Amino acid sequence: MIDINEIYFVTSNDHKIEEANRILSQFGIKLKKSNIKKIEIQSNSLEKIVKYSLLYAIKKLNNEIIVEDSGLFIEKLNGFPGPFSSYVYKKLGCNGILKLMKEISDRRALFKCVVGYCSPNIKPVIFHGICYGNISYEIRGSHGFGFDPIFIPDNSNGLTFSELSPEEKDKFSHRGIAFRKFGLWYINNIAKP
Ligand code: ITT
Repeated sequence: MIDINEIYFVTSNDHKIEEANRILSQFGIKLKKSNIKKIEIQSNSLEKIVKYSLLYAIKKLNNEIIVEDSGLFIEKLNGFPGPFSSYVYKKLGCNGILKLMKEISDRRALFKCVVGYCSPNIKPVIFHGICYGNISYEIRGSHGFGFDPIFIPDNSNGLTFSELSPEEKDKFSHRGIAFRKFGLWYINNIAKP
């Protein structure tokens, strides 16, 4: 029987948990939602946000924990919405971004994901994932969450994340890249034999 390693994930976003668990199942890791509040500082650096959240959470939860921060960075908007992606999604949504981009033909953008892990014995360890692509001209597809309907990852034959199946998204996505790095590190360094 394979041992399942369970780790707390400090997040309010159930989509992140679903995606991370799909990606980590191949490593025998399961993330369970922690109900402690995630504290986020204001910073341009996702890494700084994750480190601070981890250090705050580990004081409250004397256990292994994961924190993840992610965002959409649009080149011609100087990286906007970046670290403010969650807020901007709630206020403007995908349509708001498409409006901001109306006159802009250079649609290059990227999604970034920073995953942080720590435990009472292990200082924060950080893993990165970046997915390059373009902002679409219209909302397309029904899968996923957040800005998925307007992000076309490179090598997807022009389909948005929302038009790909969840498993196809995982292959390209910033979260797929970062959590696979974490999973590999975890089974080599921490996992129960
Ligand atoms: P927690 O902070 O509680 O984990 P959150 O949703 O507020 O949840 P972030 O602060 O990391 O998370 O904000 C990231 C936002 O970026 C998220 O709310 C989405 O709007 C967007 N986003 C991140 N990854 C995405 C993805 O794979 N597909 C679509 N949008 C994504």
